[in-house]
Amino acid sequence: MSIDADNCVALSGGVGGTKLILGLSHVINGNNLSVIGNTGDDFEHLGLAISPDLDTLLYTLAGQVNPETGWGRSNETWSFMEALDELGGETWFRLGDRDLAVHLERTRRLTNGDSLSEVTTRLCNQLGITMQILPMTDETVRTRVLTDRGALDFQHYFVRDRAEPRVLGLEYVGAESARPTKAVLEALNNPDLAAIIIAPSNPYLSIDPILAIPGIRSAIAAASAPVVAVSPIVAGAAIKGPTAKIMAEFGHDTTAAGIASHYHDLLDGFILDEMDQGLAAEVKMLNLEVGICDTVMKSLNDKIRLARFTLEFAASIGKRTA
Ligand code: FO1
Repeated sequence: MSIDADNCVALSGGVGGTKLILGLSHVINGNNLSVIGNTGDDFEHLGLAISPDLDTLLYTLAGQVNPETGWGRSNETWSFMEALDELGGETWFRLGDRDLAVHLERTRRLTNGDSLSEVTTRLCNQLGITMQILPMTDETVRTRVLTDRGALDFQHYFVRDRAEPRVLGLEYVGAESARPTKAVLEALNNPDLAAIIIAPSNPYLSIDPILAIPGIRSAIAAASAPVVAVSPIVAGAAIKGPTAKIMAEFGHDTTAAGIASHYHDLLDGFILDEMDQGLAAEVKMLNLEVGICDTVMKSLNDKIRLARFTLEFAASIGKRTA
């Protein structure tokens, strides 16, 4: 059953957060769901414009994501990578043959003067996606990871160096002067918005680059809808990726309560996994409503169940009074 009336905006990064977005896409009518995607992970590689988080959303919502990795395309072949390897080219970032078509088409359109939003909308239409995937900005923002091995571009840190370097700090280069797109602001300013959902993505690497764009954080704070985040940390460990490792490197508590505290000034409610019920009192101390549910999403049913719970929780708590 889809919920017709609900307009919902979600903020998401890559693989982890996109699981909830897929669930939401099954319970909210297509064009009532807008997803603001992180573009801090974007980079130029082999002469191509790569937008990994937008593509993870794109492939997932089109039913074409590689089920083994959660990124890249299903039924992929790797002839290009093999041929590049023979030439001694750079193969640390794996671009499948079918995936390559998207990067080539994106690069061609950007070079012709289209904005990243226009290119993304076009790709959505071509792949039959009815919800809106909205890049956070059409301007260049790049996450830079300050580590014990020096400052690294995001994909060098994350993929090439397997997130092994110790993170000392993060920079979202270009964010300060970047503007949110018109579509992002319209989605957040919609008076009929039922909920703003922060997906269980890495807060530092996926959500903070979005919030670093002047105008987005303030539009979320001013929105009429309740803002709810789902914890990406369960029982002290990240479901996916280096969230807990980075929290520890920053000297924060590697718990779901640590995530709630990270976002608390923006949130009305926070969803904890049932394994973390014991943290509810700590989260409530932040003046947040707490929802408790099984947040681990393995099957499609798990994703739909968590999406429903999140929307019902948001509807039940409403907007917090300051
Ligand atoms: N992640 C990897 O761990 N290794 C890769 O070789 C890799 C290639 C890749 C190609 C296209 C794409 O859209 C995503 C890709 N990813 C790869 C995922 C990506 O680096 C990260 O998951 C995100 O940037 C973090 O959200």
